[in-house]
Amino acid sequence: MDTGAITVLNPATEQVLATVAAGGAADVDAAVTAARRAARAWGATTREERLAPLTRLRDGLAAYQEEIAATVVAELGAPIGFAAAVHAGLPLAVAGSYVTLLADHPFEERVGNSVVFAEPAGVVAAITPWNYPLHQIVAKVVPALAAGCPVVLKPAEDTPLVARLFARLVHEAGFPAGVFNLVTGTGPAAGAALAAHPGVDVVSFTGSTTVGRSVAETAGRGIKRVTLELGGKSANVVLPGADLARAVSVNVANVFANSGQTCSAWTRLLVHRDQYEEAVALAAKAAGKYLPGDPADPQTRVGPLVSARQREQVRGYITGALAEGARLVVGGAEAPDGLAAGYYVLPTVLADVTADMTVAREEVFGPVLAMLAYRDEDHAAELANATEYGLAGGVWAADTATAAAFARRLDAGQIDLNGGRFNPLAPFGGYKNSGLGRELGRHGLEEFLQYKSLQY
Ligand code: TXE
Repeated sequence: MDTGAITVLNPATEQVLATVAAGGAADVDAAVTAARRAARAWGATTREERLAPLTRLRDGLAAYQEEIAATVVAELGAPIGFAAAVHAGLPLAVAGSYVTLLADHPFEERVGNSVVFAEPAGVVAAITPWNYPLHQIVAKVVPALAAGCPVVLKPAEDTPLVARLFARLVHEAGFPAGVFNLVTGTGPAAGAALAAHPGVDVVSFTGSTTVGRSVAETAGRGIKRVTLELGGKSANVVLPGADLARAVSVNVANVFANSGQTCSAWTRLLVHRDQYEEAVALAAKAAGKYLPGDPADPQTRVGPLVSARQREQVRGYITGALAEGARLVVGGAEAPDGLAAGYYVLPTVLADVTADMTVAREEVFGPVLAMLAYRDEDHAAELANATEYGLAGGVWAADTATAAAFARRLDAGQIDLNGGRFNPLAPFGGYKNSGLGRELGRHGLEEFLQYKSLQY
């Protein structure tokens, strides 16, 4: 039934890793039909009946940490240390958070003279990207299953192997047949067919803004609920009085992590003009420690990009920024020395970036930091908000109260204060063109629930 095969490459070696089925409309239809058949029985389960396989899935993720990390190193090119801590560790934390949340969530509430029931929203289509391939799957599939929704997952064509590993863990956890279905395939064939399928009630999409817009249009025609997690162009604002050295080094680490392929990365560093040159020197020093290399080597901090296409895109942004007048601090568009193969880009810092430059407005999705200078706090807020995106950000100040007050002025979904710490229970999602709806925690669970009220 499938329409051929997808070749999966190792982005560090450009060698073929595997081939997987390229599912088409018929495969999507079979998967949605299986999910619909399972919907009523799965939707009628008690929380205890869902908690048992969900807990086993969490335990499976714990047991397979090493295999998950190795798979993501191979198909994404993430450095092994980061793959173990984040690509394997974060999905485990998120799955664990839903085991706890499901045990406590009020699926039935008294509101005045009504009783309000939270019921599953129906069959869920999960369409996921390659940059955090397992995290993005878990952030959709686990709350959907917890809510009582069956799922059809269409993972990114660049990283289908960790999706297949996840499917095995779901199977081993003992969910009933039809509750979870995987269709590997391309976006235009399998993804588009899934988003348009009349048997789907909720479409949860993470990816580019362009595809997200078309998925939302299709969902709108079918009156399907849609959640979108799209691009970002997040600003990290360092206010006078903050620990500048720490703010800059944390920003450099943040933007180079995962080779810059992070939607919430702080790709713009905003520093007061009186401290700007000091910040540029600090960034140059910090960035010099990041050299691209073999992701399987535990010393490596920056791996390749996922594909030749992404590498060309990122190099194009660097060349374009220099042509528009940005100053090259470290890195550049040329190929790194000493790496015979692989989709590598030099970790790059650009100074003298202004708000009108393309590199300050568009998502680069590579290890590229753009540094901007601001005059005063109003100007900093104006610059931070001067993009179509609004996903994340950072604020650094002499104290967290000052940072929090400034953060309230930013049009963004999650903002770290003086470095902050990622919280898997807090809602994750964007303002403006960064998306619709939220993932993670209670808010992420509610995306897969609908409400019925009985009046007394
Ligand atoms: O994303 P796509 P791509 C941004 C980032 C990156 C750019 C392109 O800037 O450089 O997008 O990446 C499926 N109907 N982000 O091309 O195409 C596709 O198969 C239905 C930000 O990889 O949006 C995959 O499963 N589905 C981002 C998923 O959509 C379709 C993460 C995402 O692919 C489809 C990734 C269609 N017509 C990229 N076409 C983030 N928010 O983190 C494709 N797909």
